[in-house]
Amino acid sequence: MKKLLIFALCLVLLCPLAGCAERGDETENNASALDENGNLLLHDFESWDELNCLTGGEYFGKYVLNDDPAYVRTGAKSLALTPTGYGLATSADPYLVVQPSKVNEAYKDFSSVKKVQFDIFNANEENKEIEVSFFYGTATAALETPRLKYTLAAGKWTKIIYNNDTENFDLVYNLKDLREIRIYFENVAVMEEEAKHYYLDNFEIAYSEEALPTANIALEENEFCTFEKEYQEFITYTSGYGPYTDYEAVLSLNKDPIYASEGSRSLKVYCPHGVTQDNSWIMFRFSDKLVKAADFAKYQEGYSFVFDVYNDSSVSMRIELDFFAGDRGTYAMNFYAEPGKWTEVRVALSDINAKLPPPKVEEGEEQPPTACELIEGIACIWGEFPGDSTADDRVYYYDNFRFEANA
Ligand SMILES: [Ca+2]
Ligand SMILES: [Ca+2]
Repeated sequence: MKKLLIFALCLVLLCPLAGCAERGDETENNASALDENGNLLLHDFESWDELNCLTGGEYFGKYVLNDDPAYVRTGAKSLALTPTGYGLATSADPYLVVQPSKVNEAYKDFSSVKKVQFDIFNANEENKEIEVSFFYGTATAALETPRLKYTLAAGKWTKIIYNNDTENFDLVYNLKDLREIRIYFENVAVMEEEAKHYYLDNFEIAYSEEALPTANIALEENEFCTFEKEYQEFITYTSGYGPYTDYEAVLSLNKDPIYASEGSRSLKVYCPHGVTQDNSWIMFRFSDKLVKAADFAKYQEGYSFVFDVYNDSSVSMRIELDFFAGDRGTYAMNFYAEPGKWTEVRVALSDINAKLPPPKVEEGEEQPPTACELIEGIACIWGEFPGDSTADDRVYYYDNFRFEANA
């Protein structure tokens, strides 16, 4: 397996390289090959060309090559970082973006990647925190994996390791479509353009010899999602229609039993306020792999799809429950949850089949599938709502998505 992988990567490296790595000669060979541990040295930060593969976000600040050996981990140079952000105490944390696909298109396939690791030197006088995440393509938009926090001791090198949690990431993200690796730095309130705050070196992608685990969905009888199982933390994702990205829902696993209708965990859906009513539409969806595994075909006769929702805000808004049934169309049902209490939402699966009937066929022809047999996605969606401050934001908890036999 490892030999195959190395062979595949070598083939790729023989081909003309894309983007910023297209520099033809010198440093190429030793800069990109798997070592005996299966690690690919993506960036050693030895040449200026490598810097073309990097970008920044939230006005990152500056990054330049350093050749002071005191701040080099491997080779002769490293990357010196001055993440200033916008220079305001309140501005967002600046981040550095590393894009393996800019070095080589083949490197966007993370399905056999175990982890990403790099060395970083904290040149500040105090300990600092950074956060790391991936951006993967999904069925809808590119989405971020959980941001992990790392503490960097002052005046020291720290090895940062971000594990590629393939088993859980595979529920929602496309493992073959890694878009970015982000490193977030603390926002600096005062601009000091010339100060070098951090040094980055030895940026590696570690490949696995064996096939890595993929989504492993285990459902009890009548269960769709209770949020009690570990993998269910990764089972939902956000999406929307129109210019929604600034008001995107923030999903998290709630572990406070007060906000769980079953067990001790539920899904917390934080809905930030927007500007104009219904100017965009915001939704959360379930993993399409879960929808498939739940097997609606099995339940469609005499069962309902049921869940509980708690509205922890002061107003009630219209929320639409959507079942996406492929070419057959979408079955949509509105629900409202009164503030400060649990509301049960219930859909008879026979209603979905009745509302989205199969096309007529001639006698003797094969009967087309029912709408339930075509369900490939489930979402809760609401319209953008205006507000002035975070006090206008809304919070909902969802729990115990299940199938129930009709009475
Ligand atoms: Ca180096
Ligand atoms: Ca629960």
